[in-house]
Amino acid sequence: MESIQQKRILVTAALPYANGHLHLGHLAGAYLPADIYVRYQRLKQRDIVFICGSDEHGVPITITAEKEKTTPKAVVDRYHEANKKAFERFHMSFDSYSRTSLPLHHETAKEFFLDFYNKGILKEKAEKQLYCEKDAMFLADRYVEGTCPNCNNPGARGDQCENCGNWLNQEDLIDPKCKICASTPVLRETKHWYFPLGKYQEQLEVYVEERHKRDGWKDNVLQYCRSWFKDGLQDRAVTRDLTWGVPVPLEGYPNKVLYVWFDAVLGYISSTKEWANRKGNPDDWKRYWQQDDTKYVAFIGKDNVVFHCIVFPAMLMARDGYILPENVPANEFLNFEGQKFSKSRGWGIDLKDFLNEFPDADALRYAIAVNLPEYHDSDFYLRDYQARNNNELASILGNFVNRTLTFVQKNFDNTVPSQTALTDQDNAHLEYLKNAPAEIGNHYEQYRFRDGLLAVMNVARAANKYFNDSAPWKTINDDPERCRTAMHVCLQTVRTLAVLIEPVLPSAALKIWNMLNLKSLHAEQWDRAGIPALSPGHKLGGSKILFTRIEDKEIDRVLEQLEAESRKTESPKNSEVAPVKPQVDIEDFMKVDLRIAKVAACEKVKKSKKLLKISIDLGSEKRTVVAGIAEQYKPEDLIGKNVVIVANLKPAKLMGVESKGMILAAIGENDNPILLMPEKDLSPGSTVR
Ligand code: B3M
Ligand code: ZN
Repeated sequence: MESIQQKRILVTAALPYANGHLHLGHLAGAYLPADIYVRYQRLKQRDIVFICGSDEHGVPITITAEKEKTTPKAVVDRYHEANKKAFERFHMSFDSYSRTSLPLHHETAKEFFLDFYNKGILKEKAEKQLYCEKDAMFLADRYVEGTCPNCNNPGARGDQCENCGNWLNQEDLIDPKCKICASTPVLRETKHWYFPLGKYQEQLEVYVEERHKRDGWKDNVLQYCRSWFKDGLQDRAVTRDLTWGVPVPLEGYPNKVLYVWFDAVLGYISSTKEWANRKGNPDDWKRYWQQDDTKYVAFIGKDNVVFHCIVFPAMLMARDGYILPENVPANEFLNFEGQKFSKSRGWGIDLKDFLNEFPDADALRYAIAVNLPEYHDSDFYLRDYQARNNNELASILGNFVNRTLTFVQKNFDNTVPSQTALTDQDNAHLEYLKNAPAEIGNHYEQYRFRDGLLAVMNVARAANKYFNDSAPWKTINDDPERCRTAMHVCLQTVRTLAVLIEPVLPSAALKIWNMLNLKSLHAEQWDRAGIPALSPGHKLGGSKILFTRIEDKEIDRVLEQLEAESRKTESPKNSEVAPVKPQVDIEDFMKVDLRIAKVAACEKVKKSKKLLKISIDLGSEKRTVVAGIAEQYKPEDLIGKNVVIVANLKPAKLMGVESKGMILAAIGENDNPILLMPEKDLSPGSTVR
């Protein structure tokens, strides 16, 4: 990786919707990695600005308002404040946490739209869209639900089917219904503006490949972009028939707003402007957005890749004069206690609730950071959180700091002892400290936060070993000189650790800093963290416990609450038994040809979360079927298994893959499919009646 000379860094973290509380999954996606990165860069003394804010437009917000019989404004006000506060308690160190409902943001978004409009970039197209006559409105995006034309999922939304992952055109929905009043909408003509994404495809491909080479983009991000390019980029509508959002800044279009994603990504720019205004230097945002020697890093979760790697860069290219992200480190998903976070199923834990139970934000930051879903989905378990806190933070890091400070307090009048002749062991340990910042920094520069944190904890482990090997409790009597020197080195190590843990454990770092009676941790230099800087004779502060142990019963109580909570929200759909359908003749039933098939090969369907492409052996022939079971079954678990299939179902295409037949599954709790498998091995092609 070659790097270009970059003077300053712009970091953005995805703007969370002000439509619900932040949960731990959000933190693992975009926020904690971004904060670690920024805190590290600040200690590197880099010129950096850290931008975020609430995404306050979009249909989910207006739907929440309708459900709660209140206004969208009331919804976003509530969640903006709640999320801002929760982030603060989690010690996120944003320079600006703005909101997209502010006039400054509206102006910014309108300016972009008008610039494109005036340059003739946008195309106006008339099209038929679903319109609810009862509610007198066009049913944009999630305002309409119906049956998916690809996979028959009855809950598909106007823009996407969550079951098969396909992007949909609302007019293709089977039996569409208005989400507000459940009546059947009609088609009515409307006009929208489209951004010609395809025009920028070539430029975007060069951009992605070049930045990947320069800054080492994650494989998941790169592959995702490439597959979009392969399918060819299409025009995308950037306006909607809605009233909540940034109004289209043209005469004669009273009920149109900009599409939420068009304005949301520009929220990064307006939030930077707000920061510059607050500092009294209104033009300062330009240095970060418009100068080539800025490195822009956009932290997101994987579900936002297309908007940050393709749509937003295309908009910035079209605008001209803006820099593009150097890297878009996207994380995968964090599961909670073995299941996906899900608001509708009541599964998961909100950040604010977690911190009410366990107020030490550092312990939570640590448990998430060691488990960040950097390359794969990962899991958060409360018992693991407890173990990390007790066995790592308290027993390793906290223990070393505590034993060092109490020993010095007791034996050296709470003052840094002087050092005399250094042994080989002292020298080896000091050398290790000296190299640690560069090693850890190297991981952080490459967005490998788990590896970086592991290296930090290895310093704490080495510190305990050094303490043990030095046995100061013995040498204090046998060899006081040796004891002084060893404790001198231990105190230097405590200081080194305070700097090294700061990006992940900012409050523990500050506590240590105070115990050492030092000034301004934030003026410290990362690169010098491993070089001894405490002078003999320096008076220390008081020693305090760094991490409190978490008892089993505290965890048990929270687990019980979670269970109870998820039982309460279990959808009635699942607990009620579906009514039996009208009778059919045996002839009708016999028309359905059910067979045993053996799974020969299996892989995930590209760009789909839910679909598996399964090659089956039917005895007389081999075929491919596609099934929406990727979240429940891994390809390797299915190979060699017998399944039941509908062998004479008309073929259908799912995400571009032809499926010849359907695999039978029972629908379990939370709509999870559970495959039906014969209880004994059978030869492929056997009939089922
Ligand atoms: N609000 C989606 C999300 O929270 C969206 C991100 C906007 S980033 C400009 O996942
Ligand atoms: Zn309606």
